[in-house]
Amino acid sequence: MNQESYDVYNPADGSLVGSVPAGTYDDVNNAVSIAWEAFRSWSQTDPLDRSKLLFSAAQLIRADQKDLARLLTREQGKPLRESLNEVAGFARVLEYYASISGTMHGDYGLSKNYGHMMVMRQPLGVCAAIIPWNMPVLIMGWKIGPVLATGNTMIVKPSTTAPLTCKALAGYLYRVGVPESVLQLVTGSGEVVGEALARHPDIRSLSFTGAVSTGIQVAEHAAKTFKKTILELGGSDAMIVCRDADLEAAAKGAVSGRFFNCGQTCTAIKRVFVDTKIYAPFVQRVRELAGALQVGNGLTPGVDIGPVHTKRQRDTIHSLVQETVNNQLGTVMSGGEIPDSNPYTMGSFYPPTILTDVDPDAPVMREEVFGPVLPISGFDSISDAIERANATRFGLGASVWTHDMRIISRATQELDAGIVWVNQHLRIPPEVPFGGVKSSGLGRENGRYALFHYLEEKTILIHP
Ligand code: TXE
Repeated sequence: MNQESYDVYNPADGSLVGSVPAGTYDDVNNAVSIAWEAFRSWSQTDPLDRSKLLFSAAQLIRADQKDLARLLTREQGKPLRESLNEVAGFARVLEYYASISGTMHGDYGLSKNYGHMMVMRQPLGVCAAIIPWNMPVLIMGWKIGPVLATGNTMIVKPSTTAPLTCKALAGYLYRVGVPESVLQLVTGSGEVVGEALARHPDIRSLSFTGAVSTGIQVAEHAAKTFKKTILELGGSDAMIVCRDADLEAAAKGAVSGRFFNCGQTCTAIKRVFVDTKIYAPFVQRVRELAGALQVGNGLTPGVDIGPVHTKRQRDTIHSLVQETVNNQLGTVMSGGEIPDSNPYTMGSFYPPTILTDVDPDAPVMREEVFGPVLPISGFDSISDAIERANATRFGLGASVWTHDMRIISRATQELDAGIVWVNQHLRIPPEVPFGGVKSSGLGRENGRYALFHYLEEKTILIHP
C-alpha cells in the first residue's frame, strides 16, 4: 500500500485544504485486478437494484450539499453558489442514470436461414475516467453515472489539484451500498496515475476530459490497448449576436457565459461576434454588467468570480491578453492588468477582462483562453459570422442570438459544433449528448447515448 501523500491548497489564499495519497503504477495495477473481480458480481446485479443505489446516494448528497459545496469552493476556488449547483448537478446526473438504467434492451429478429437472431447488450468490464479540475464534481458524475448504471466497474483518477470533493462523493456511494471495489478512486499525478490508466491493457474504456495535448497522448496509449475512448478536450465557443437579438438577454448571456466559473469552462463563451449595427450598445451593456461582478474568495457572500484555479493558469491567461494587446490585435475595455491589491495579492485572481475590436488572428481568439477574458468583434453578414465562428480548430459549442428562423435554421446546420444553442449558452442538461467535433474531441457523454458507449453488442444466432 502506497503511503506517500501530497497536499491540496486553496487557490484563493494558499491555505491547506487537505491531502491525498500520491498513487503509483502499482496502485493502478492493483485497482484493475480488484475491479475485474468486482465486475463478475456487479455486472450480474439487476438494473433496478443499481438504480436504487444511485437514487439513495443522490438523496444523501443533496442532504449534505452545503458541506460538499464548501469543500469544492475551498479546493477549486469557485463561488459557493456555483459549487452548490455543481453538487446538485452531480446528484441529478445520478438520478437521471438511475431512471434509465434498465432501458437498454437488445434486439431480436427471426430469419428463415439463420433462425433466431438476437443482439444482446453487455457491459464492457473495467472502465477508467480521468477528471479535470475545472468542474471536477459534475464531470465525475457524467463519467460514473452511465458506468454504474450499465453494470461496469470503474477506476477514477480525480484532478490532481481538486480531488477532495470527488473523494467525499465516492464515500456517499459506498455508504448506500455500492462496493468500494466497483468504484475506485486513485489520486495522484496525470503523468503517473493518468498514464498508467491510459496504458493499462486490461481496461476496456477510457473517458478523458482535459487539454488537447494531453488528450492526444492519452488517445495514443488507449489506441495501442484497444480501449473505447471518449475525449472531451475543451473549446473556443463562439457567440453570434444578430441585429434583432434581445440585447439585454444577449449581454447578460455573454457575461454569465464567459465569467461563470471564472471562465474555466469548456463550453464557456470564448469569442463574441456582434452585428456591427448593434455593436456599440451591446459592448456598453456588457461592460456595465461585467463591471458589477465581485471578485474574491468564493466563500465570501456576494462574490461572483473566484480565483483562477492555479497561478500557472493565470500566467497563461495573462500572457495571451498581453500578446494580443502588445501586437495591437485588440483593445482593452476593462481589466487586462492584475491589480496590486486585495484579493489579487492573496491568491491567483484575474480581473474580468473585456477586449474589443479583436482581430481574428489574435492569440485570445486563436487559443482556448481558460479564464475571465471576453474578446468581442463585429460582423457585417451572417455568412461572415458563421465563417469566423468556424475558423478554429475547436468545435465544442456555439450559440446564435436571434429570433429570425432563417438564421436559426442556417446557423444550427452550418456551425461546426457538438452543441448549438439559440438565445442561450452553456446550459447542459444530462438528458442530451455532450461532446465536440474537430480538436474538441471524440465521442459523447450524457443522455442515453453514453449508455451505448458502455455496452457492447453481442450477436446470438440460434438455429431451431
Ligand atoms: O489539463 P490536463 P491542465 C484545457 C484548458 C486549460 C488547459 C491545461 O485550456 O488551460 O487544458 O489544463 C490528467 N496522462 N482544459 O494542464 O493536464 C491531469 O492530472 C494521463 C480544458 O490542467 O490535460 C488531469 O486529471 N492523464 C478541459 C487531467 O489529465 C494526464 C478541462 C486534465 O489535465 C496526463 C481542463 C497524462 N500524461 C483543462 N497529464 C476541458 N475539456 O474542459 C495530465 N493528466
